[in-house]
Parts: sequence; C-alpha cells; structure tokens
Amino acid sequence: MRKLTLLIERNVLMTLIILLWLKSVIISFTTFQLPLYSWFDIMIVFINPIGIIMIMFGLSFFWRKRLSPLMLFIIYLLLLGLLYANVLYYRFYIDFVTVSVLLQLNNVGGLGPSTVELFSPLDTLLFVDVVVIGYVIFKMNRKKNHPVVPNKKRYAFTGVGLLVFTLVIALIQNPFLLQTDYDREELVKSLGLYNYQLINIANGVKSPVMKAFADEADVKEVQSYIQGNEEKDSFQEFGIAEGKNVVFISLESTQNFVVNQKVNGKEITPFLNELIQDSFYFNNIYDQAAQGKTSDAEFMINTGLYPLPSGSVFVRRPNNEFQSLPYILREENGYTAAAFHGNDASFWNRDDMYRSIGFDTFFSKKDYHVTEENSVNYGLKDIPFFEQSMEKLLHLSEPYMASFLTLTNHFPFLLEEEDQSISPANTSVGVVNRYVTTVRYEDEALKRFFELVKEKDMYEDTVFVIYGDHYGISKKYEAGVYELLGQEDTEMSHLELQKVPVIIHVPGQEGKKIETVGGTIDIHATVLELIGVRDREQMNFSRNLFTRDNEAPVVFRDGSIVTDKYAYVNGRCYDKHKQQVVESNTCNDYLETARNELYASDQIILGDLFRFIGK
Ligand code: GP9
Ligand code: MN
Repeated sequence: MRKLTLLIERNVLMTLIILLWLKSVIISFTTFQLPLYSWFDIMIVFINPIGIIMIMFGLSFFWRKRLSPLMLFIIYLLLLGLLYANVLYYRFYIDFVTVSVLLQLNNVGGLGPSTVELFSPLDTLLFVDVVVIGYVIFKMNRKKNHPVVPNKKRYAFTGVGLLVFTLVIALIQNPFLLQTDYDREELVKSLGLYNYQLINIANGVKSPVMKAFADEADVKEVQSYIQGNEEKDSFQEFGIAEGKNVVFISLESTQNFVVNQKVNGKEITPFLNELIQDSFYFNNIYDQAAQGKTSDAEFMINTGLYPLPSGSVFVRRPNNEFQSLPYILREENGYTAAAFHGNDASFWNRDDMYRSIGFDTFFSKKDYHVTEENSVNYGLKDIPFFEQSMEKLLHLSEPYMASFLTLTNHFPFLLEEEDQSISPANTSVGVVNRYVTTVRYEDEALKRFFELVKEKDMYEDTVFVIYGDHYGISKKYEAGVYELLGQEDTEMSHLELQKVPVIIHVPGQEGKKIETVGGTIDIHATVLELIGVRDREQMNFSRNLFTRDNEAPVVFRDGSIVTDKYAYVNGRCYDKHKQQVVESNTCNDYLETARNELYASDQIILGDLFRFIGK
C-alpha cells in the first residue's frame, strides 16, 4: 500500500490521466452503444479521449511552476462526474447529456421516479480509486508536496497534437461530422465524450446570438430547402373537414405495436381497434420527437417544424413567433384554440409556449379538481381528465381546435389495481408488463371521451386527430416487447417499434388504412388539407400523408432517415425489406435532404425567422 501511495505521489498527473482515460474507454465500450463497425473505429475510441484529458489537466499548471495536486484532483472529479452523469442519462435515454437538457431539468423534473433504477452496483468500481487518490492528495497537500510540472511546451504540444489528430481523423472518416452535430452518437464515437461536450457547450453559446444575426436573407435561404412551395396534389379527401371542430388527442407514450395486439388472449386497445375501422388509420408513422418528448410532438404538429437537436423548443424558444395551427385556423376560418392538460401549466414551459403558438385558453391542473384518489404518477388520471374537460369543451366558441394531452400512460406506468382492466403481461420486463395495463386504461379513457362527446351532441361536427406522442418503452426495456411480440431484437425491429399510431376520425367517413410512410411532423399538413386550407405561403417541413411521396425520407432528429424501402440508422444504410445492410451511397440523397431540412428548421427556430414574414 505504501509503495502504491508513493508511486501515485511521484506520478500524480500521469496516474490521473491514465485512470480517466481508462474509465472513459471502458464506458465507451460497455455503456454507450456506439456505431463501431471496424478495427479503425475501435482504435479511434482508444485515442480520442487522451488529447482533451491532457489539456483539461494541463489547465491546472499553466500559471504555476509546481503542480497543485488538489487542483488536479478537482478537475479529475469534475470530469469523472461528467462521465457518470452521461452514464446515468444514457442508460435511460440512450442519448448523451446536452447543456440544454441540464438547463431544462427544472421544467421536467429530471429523470423523476426512474433515477434510482438507473444505478448499478458495478458503478462503484468507477469510484473506488477516488478514495485512494483522495487520501494521497490530501497527504501531499498537507505536506505541501507539490511536484514540478512536466515540460509545459512538450506537454501542450502532445495534448493539442493528439486533439488535432483526433479531429482530422474524424473529419476524414466523416466530412459532414460537424455539420451534423445533432448526431451525438457519431460525435462521441469520433471525438470522444469530452470533446463532444465542448462542441455542445459551443453550440449552447452560439444559439442565443443566432437570433441577433438573423435577417430576411436567411428566410430566402431557408425557403430554398422547403418542399411546401411545390404544387400540391389533389386527393379525394381534401376539405372534408372544412369548418368542423378539430380535437387533437395526444396519447402519452403510445406505440403502434399495441394496436390490434393481444396479451393473454385479450386486446390491449379494444376501443382504438374498433375506432380505426371507421377512421383513417396511418400505420407507418414514425416518432420524430427528440429530447423535448411530448412537447416536441406538440411542436411538430402545431408548426410543421422539426424539434431542436437538444433540449425542447418549448423551453428554449418560448417567445418566438410561429406560423402555427391556431393562427392559421383563426385567420383562414375564424377558429378558436384551447389546450387541456392535467399536469402543471409550467411543465415543459407550456404556459409561455402555448401563448406563442396561439392558444386562446389553456386548462391545466389548476382548472381541474385533482385529488390524491383521482391522480397517479404525473397527475390527473385520464378518465377524470376527460370527464372534467367536457364542461370546458362545451363552452368553447365554435369552430374550435382543442388539444388534449393524456398522461396516465407515462413511465414507469403506475396504476392502482382497481383501475386495471387487463392483467399485466408476463414478460421478464416489469416496465413492459405494466405498460399493457396503462395503455388499456388510456384506451378506456378514450372510449369514455367518445361516449361523452356523443352524449353532448358534439360528435358529428368534430374531427378527431389521435396520435401517439413518442415511444414509451425505451431501448433499455425493449427486450420485453420482443418477448411479447415474439420477435427478434434487430436494428430493423427496433426501428419498427418507433412507429406511433395516427388515427384521424371524421364522423360519417368510411375507414381506410393508409400505409404511407411518414412521421409525426406530417400531421400538421394533413390536418390543414382535410380542413381545406392550402395555398398559403408556408415555411415548414410537413407533408400531407394522403399524398406523401414514399421517396421523401422521414427525418429523425439525429439525422437518420427512413423511407418505405430504406433506412439509415446507426451509421448504416439498410434495405428494410431484406433486413440487410446495403452500400451506404444508396442512402446519400436521403441524408442530404435530412441535412438540409434539419439545418433550415433550426435556422427558422433559432433565428426566429417568422418575425420577418409574419404568422
Ligand atoms: C407531462 C407530459 C408527459 O406534462 O409532457 O411527459 P413527457 O412525455 O414529455 O416526459
Ligand atoms: Mn410524452
């Protein structure tokens, strides 16, 4: 032991560099699922943390002749803390921490009830050395034992050299790396976690000034990427919902696999299954929400823009001008707009953002009678939520657009036994087993809502747009879904699970299953066309699902895409039907569309470009 402490004392800088490097590499291979397909990729992961780690430690001695072991230790702890924060975050979201996510924690309550579940006993291994090193450093500090710093020039040269080397190699491998910095997995693979965090901080600093520098010329540039100005195709259903009230219902965490799926011989969603018989049922719609979860889905539907690469637009840009559904419908057809939600008004910053989106009224938790008995998990249970909403709905001035957010089917999917009308599934994953019961509860709530709407004679004049807001079962728990469905866990079956149901029910219309491939963002244009609104000068990326070209890629926020035939995910191009990796050139055009659209959408949001052309 004495020998070890002496050894550390003499080589304290080297020891800390090696320890942090080792930990970073081990975590990169064991916790992060990086797209590593060759020995070269693996070698890069070994090399990329060293330069930046050296530079970070080097900060401690540039203004001193002797090393401050305490300072080194503090830097070590901070970097280790950052690494561990990413481990925990990644376990749940399969994503890396961004500055925006940290800033919005108070809007969304952090990881909530799930945090404890994210710890693993093995994590202690990451910290055992801290005790030993801490002890040595404490002793060194007391004895004022400050070793001389290494040759600063040589040290800086090596550190910066390794950093530049890492960057050059990364750019040779992927010339679009910095342009597509929303692809965090690719960034972390190529540059390492710490360099990724630096880029992230730089973006955090850059984005507030983008608004100040934006002008009308940006509008022209952005418009050149937009398909919305193209000639619109005619289709039979155009305008069938003209003048009708439009009710949007966001189904919390509801994935398409539950539709028509049985568990122990019982349908999970009997009401939805019946409803889709008389509705337009879009069964190939992918969840495009990003870190803003429900709020991202709301944002896409209301504006036809993509979510931001990090954080939620609701939190980051609540005071922008938007060309959103409430404004468009008010201007074109004199609609009013109201939002209904049984959670706090400030969650996801909705109270501010709903004003910018153009809602006239927002009924939130404070407008409902919420007790311990009628709430669970995040707030009011869906059945009392719909029941109590009816009075409010009845008093809206028509035609209206009403937006309901359900809540009960939220992770970790808690529900008292008396509310469970289907038994939990019996897979090896508890989260999935419970999910079945909360989805069924949500289905019962929908059924109740339709009963009430019919009772109050509001059914005939209304169009119902019902959609799953985003996935509910994260990758971490997906094994349970594969058990339930009897499927294998492959890249393509994971992609398939990213589908959410989209159901548009127009009373009196015959049902139709529409298999076009699309995404949540397309709900915006689809609804407008059904209401008969077109020929507006528009600046968004939504495509009408009735006429959508299957060749147009559905773009995910990390830059991956899917079409009816191909998918580009995790750095590889797939033929979906053959379930095979194909030549990556096959996906190039789609990826270019993705880059252009994501870039233009970010410009619109971060530059607040609608202020130049009006709502
Ligand atoms: C809560 C609702 C659900 O208000 O937004 O939470 P989310 O799915 O966004 O985490
Ligand atoms: Mn949600």
